[in-house]
Parts: sequence; structure tokens; C-alpha cells
Amino acid sequence: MKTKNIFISMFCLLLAGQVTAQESARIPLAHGAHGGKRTDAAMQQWREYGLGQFIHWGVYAIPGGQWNGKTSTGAAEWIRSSGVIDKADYDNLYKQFNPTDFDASRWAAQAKQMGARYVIFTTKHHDGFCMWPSKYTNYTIAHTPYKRDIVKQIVDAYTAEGIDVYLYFSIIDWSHKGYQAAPAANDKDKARYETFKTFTRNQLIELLTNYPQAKGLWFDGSWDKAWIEQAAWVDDLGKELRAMHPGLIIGSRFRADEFGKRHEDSNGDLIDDYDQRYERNLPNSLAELKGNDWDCAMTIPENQWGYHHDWSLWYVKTPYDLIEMMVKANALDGNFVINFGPDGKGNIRKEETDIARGIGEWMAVNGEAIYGTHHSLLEKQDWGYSTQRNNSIYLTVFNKSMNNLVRVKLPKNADKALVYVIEKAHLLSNKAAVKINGDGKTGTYYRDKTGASYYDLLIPDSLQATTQPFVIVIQLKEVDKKNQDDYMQAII
Ligand code: FHN
Repeated sequence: MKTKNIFISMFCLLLAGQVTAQESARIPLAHGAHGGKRTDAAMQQWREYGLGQFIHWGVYAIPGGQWNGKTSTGAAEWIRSSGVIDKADYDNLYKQFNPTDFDASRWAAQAKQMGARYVIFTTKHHDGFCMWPSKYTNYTIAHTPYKRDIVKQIVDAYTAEGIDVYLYFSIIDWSHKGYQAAPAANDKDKARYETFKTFTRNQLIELLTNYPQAKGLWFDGSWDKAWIEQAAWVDDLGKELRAMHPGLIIGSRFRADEFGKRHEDSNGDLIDDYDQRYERNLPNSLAELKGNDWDCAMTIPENQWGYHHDWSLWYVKTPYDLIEMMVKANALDGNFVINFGPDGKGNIRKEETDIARGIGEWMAVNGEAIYGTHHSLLEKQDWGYSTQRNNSIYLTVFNKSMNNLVRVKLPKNADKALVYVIEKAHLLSNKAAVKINGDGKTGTYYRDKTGASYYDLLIPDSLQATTQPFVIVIQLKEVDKKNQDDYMQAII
């Protein structure tokens, strides 16, 4: 007994030593992550969006990736840097920006039909052109033939549709004389960069003042060394913006910590409210996400955000592709945001309209599997992805097996005396019951060595030939292990 106690004391000391070592391994940071995961209502609402729309729109929509017979195969919104157009020509394009076809309420209605719960709109991309009449520069919509405030129209129309608005803002600004990518090499550069910092701060305050309905700021182009070096100032600016706009949501692309670490600070903690690293890519597991909130911004053709005339150059994702990505994102606790690049006249191209309609039709039937759900207690399985709300687990089936059975693996119950069973199953589309096969005739169920159990759900006749993903909702029940067989007899 005595020896046992000595061992226990030694173990506790060792453990305490380890904890202290781990704690002391953390670097004290003044400008790292502040606080843990947000639990307020605004952030909870953000978590529940599931699907969003991104809009990249600016003067780059006029050339649309082509100029004087030459085509840029790079991102259309980067055409100014492509060599296809002279920079001076590009910088004068705003004088012809006159999107007379623009109708914000039409865009918002389309986004609503697609099922988007939030929109991220480019108020200013890297070229520095402002889609609102900023009083801090002349390079704005007010100085185009169009004149009218586009950001305001977007904010009003989307808000009226019940779609939350987030303002995209590029830190890179090629139009500002004080902007520089590299850290200032001398006092003159330093002074110039100070003017850029003031300008940036003014514009951000202006945006939040003009558009108080905005729920957040979506930053981009914050990878410049010059900006990273300003960690303390940027952190203070973030605090100032949050103070003036309670609930404001900002992702991990705004600022670095004082050691230049972006997204995650030097202790590995997420900077700001959600992880913005998933651009045109998706995580593969919950483990990789470390419990952080995140969004994925996805283009329809590879790497085209702004309008490009010629989509024949790239593979264009289908509604099926995008729905699969969206379901996967939600099954991993993320939001999925699909980008649209309207043309220079203010029209959303037909391909995007068709895609939005296709996704919207699917969402109208199956949106319950997306909105307000989170990852389920099931592990990833070959038939597709699962999400969960309370006791309902939504199985979105993308891969049907040849025997029309969806084999569902239920995890081992933490309580050894209990097992999970599928109590009920139905199709989300029409609420029709789905047969749970436990009778050994049309399917099988069994328990493996790990204690996991497997159930086969019979895909209803009406869906056996479908080429579209569909959702089966299951309700689980925990039953006494020794009664599991009886339970199965009762439900078959
Ligand atoms: O350079 C931009 C690009 O044009 C586009 O705006 C995307 C959207 O997330 N962000 C930058 C690349 O990461």
C-alpha cells in the first residue's frame, strides 16, 4: 500500500512537472490570439450559415481577362498585373465603369434562391478601386459614369432578403501612394507607409459607419511583410473596429502576431474569429481543424474570382461538385462560400445563374441537412458525409452501393453497457420512412470487434436510379447492449 502511494506521488509530481513545462513553453504574446472561441450570438449565427455567396466585382470586370485581343489565363481580377493590359490603361478603366444592368435586388433574390445565408462583397480589391464613395480617395464609384454607391445597394438588397453582409477589404492597395509590400527601408518610406496606415484605418471606420448592418469584415491581401510588421498597430485597429461595431466578425487574415505568425499565433492559437486558410481547398478531417471555426471560399472555374469572358479555358464545377464540397465543409463544421464574378455591365453570367439555380433546388429540399448543423458522431463513411442537429443525423449520400443499401457504421457507445441503434430513418425529401434492414434478408447488421455496429438502410425504389445526392435522416437511440437483438426484431 505504502509503495503504491509513493508511486502515485511520483506520478503526480511528474505530471505537474510536465504541465508546468508545457505552460512555460507558451510564449507570452501581446498580439497573439485574444480569448478562446467566441460563444456570442453573432458568432453562433455565423456558424449556422452553412452556405454563403462571394462576389468579386470591380473595374477588372470590364476587361474580363482579355484586352486588345490578348487573354490572361491568370485570375481575371489580377489582369492589371498580367502584362496583358498596360497599368495606365487599367488605372483609367474606372472612367468607363457604368454597370447600367446592375440590380442589387435581382442578385440578392438569386442568392436567396441558391440558399446563401451570407454574402461577402468586394468593397475594394487589390487595385484599390472602391465600390463605395470613399471620401479618402478619388478612385471610387463616385467618380465613374455610374456614380451610385454600389456597396450600399448590396447591403440594402441582401439585408432585405435576410442575407447577412460581410465586407471584403483588401489590405493591398496598388492605387495608394503610401502602399508598399516590403517593409520600409528608410524614413521616407516609413513616413509614406504611415499615410497608408491612416488611409486604411479611415476607410475601415468609414465602411462600418456607412454600413452598420454589415456583420463582419473579410480581409484579404494581408500577407505583405510591411503589413505583418505592423502587428501591434493592426491589433489595436482590430480592437477599435470591434469596439465601434459590437459582434463584428473578423477572420484570421487580418493580422499577424508580433513574431510575424499569421492565422495561428506563435502558440498555435487561431488569430481572430475563424480560420481563413481554406481558400479553394477543404480540410480532410476534424483533427486538422483543431476545433476552430473556418470557412472555405471556392471559385467555380479554378482560380477565377473576377469576371473572365472565356470560361472554356478551365474545368467549370457543376452544382453536384459544389454541393459535395458544401456538404463536406458542413460535416467538418465549416461554412462554404461560392464565388460569383459579375460582368462589367452588372450581369451575373448564365453559367453562374444555372449553377445557383441547381444548388438552390437541392437546398430547397435538403437545406435542413446544412443550416445549423455540425459534424455528426459518425465517422466519415464511403457513401458520403453526415451532419447532425440534436438527435437527428443527416446522411447525404453521394455514392450508392450496387445493392442499394447504405451501410451505416455507428460508433461504440462511451457507456459499455449501451449500444447505439438506429431507431428511425426517413428520406428528407418526402419524409417517407426508410427501411432499416436487420432481418438478414435484404441486409445485415453486425457489431465489430471495436464495439461499432453497422446498419443497412434500404434506398427507396424512387431513388435507386438517381444521379443526385439525397439525404436520409436517422435518429439514434441508446439501448442496453443485451437487448440490442430484441430491439432489432421490434423495428424490422
Ligand atoms: O489575390 C486574391 C484573389 O484575387 C481573391 O480575391 C482571393 C479570394 O479569397 N484572395 C486573394 C488570394 O488569396
